[in-house]
Amino acid sequence: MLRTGSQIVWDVLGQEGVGCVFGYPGGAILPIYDALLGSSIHHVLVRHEQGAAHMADGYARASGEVGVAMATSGPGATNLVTGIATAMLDSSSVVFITGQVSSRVIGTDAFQETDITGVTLPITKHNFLVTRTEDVGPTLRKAFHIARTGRPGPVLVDITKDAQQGTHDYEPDEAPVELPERSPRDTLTRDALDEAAGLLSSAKRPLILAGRGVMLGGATELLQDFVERTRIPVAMTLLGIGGFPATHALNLGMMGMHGEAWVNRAIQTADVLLAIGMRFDDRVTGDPTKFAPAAKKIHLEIDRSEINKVIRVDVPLVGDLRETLSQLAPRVGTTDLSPWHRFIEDLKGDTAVRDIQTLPDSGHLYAAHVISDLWNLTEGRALVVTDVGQHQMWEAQYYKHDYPRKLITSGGLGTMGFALPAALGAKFAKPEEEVWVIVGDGGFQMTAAELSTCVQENMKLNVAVINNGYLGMVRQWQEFFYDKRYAATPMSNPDFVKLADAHGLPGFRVEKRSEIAEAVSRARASRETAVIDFRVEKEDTVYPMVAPGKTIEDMIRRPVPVLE
Ligand SMILES: Cc1ncc(C[n+]2csc(CCOP(=O)(O)OP(=O)(O)O)c2C)c(N)n1
Repeated sequence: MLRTGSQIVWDVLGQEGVGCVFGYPGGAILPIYDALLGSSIHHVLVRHEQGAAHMADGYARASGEVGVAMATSGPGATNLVTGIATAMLDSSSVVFITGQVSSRVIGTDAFQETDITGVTLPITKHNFLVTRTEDVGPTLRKAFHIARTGRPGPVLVDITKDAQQGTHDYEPDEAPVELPERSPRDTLTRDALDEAAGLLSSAKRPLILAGRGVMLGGATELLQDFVERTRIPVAMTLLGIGGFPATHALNLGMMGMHGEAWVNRAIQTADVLLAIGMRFDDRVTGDPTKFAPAAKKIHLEIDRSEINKVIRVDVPLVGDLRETLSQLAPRVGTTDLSPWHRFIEDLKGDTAVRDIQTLPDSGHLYAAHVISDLWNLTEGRALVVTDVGQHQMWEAQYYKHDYPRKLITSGGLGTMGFALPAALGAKFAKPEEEVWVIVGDGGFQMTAAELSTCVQENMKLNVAVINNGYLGMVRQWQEFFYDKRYAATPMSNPDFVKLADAHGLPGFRVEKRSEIAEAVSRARASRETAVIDFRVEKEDTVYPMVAPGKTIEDMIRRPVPVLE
């Protein structure tokens, strides 16, 4: 069948099961947009290409499918860059399609020409420049294959305008994509499995470190079975949250820079660590030379290049997590770990009295209260998408996620402006879910224009702006490490209720804890996206905190309140 390159793009998207595409048109991608009219795929017109990238990413994270974003050449493509890097660092499967100037003018600084494959080389799992119509179909199919197999990641396909306009005798190819084997030699040998199992079976103080790979690898149930049988406690990375039920007795909670003190102390005391689908990010390890010195380390990972990248491990087990865990689990014997459990319980010490929840009510509204109440009011079932900053850490600490894929957050890149568009993408993937955006006043303003996309698409989100009038997390660093010199962190904001109103959306303001429940219930009852402006305490701090590069011993904790 004679098809243009542009028609082939939509054919392949349909064949790959894509239901919606997030994008923004322009000259170099006009043929693809023109062919959209002949396709049944839904296109969401965003307000900024960064929004398209985060929406596709949110869609991918919520659904486990591949998200798709498209943009024109030059500024359209470069506006995707932050979203591509965000997807790369968090292993999110997104295919980006960009229009490129015609192949005959490539390299001449033609109007809106940018070498986007060059620009995105280090922040994509793979990228392609397509200059011939006959390559459009096979290349796009490869892109989907690469994005979703192995360790997921973003793939960019840049298609010249002439390749879009040209015609080709195209028949959809149903055969599975064949690519040269990319993963090197497997380490999943019987010896390695036995060695790991031996370490775990004889450990007195074993601990599991669970990351997002547990969810990406579809290993959540396997992990739960394994933990319930062996009674080994689990600590979570930020992106691992939801991979193991938060309210489970053996879930210790989040580790790392803002993890609870006892979790980090338990890691430092452990004799065997079983790291599953996590990559020893520096926010997790602090000073890597001092990380868990007493522990033998076992690392279950799909990506070989993560092995020994930050922390030297004793037993690497590289491969598909389901496969690895199901082979390892039956080899591990159970021992009585109750002394270890009691030890961890003792580590909690005075933590409870330091918790903001137990402090006397000062009449001020605290973000931790807002998030904890939201958890109660939504019965822990909402799909929450956070932005980046203090509110992100409070969310991780106070919203207890018992289910996988219910917390979406930019962990690796820490991208402000992520939450609102990513939530919109997640809502497209899971229309039946109650979606909450938890966002700071700074990050909200980076992509608030996407409220208008919510209206155009008639999509219902609930937006909780944690408004402290500061770029809070940076202010916190200035408080601790720069002697309270608040350079460029106080922020004057527009009236967020009026901003909602300008979009024809309901907006509410909350200044006291007693007002939270009503505003939340009114937002939930509204059929449209609703915005709540939570005016929280301005100079509140996320505790505990391990300063960058420091060790757990140097952890900063909330001062114990002095009671008269
Ligand atoms: C795009 C981007 N620019 C800058 C930063 C650095 N940064 C990290 S947290 C933060 C402050 C966030 O402030 P706000 O959105 O108000 O949230 P809060 O910390 O107050 O909850 C900044 C500026 C970032 N992470 N992303």
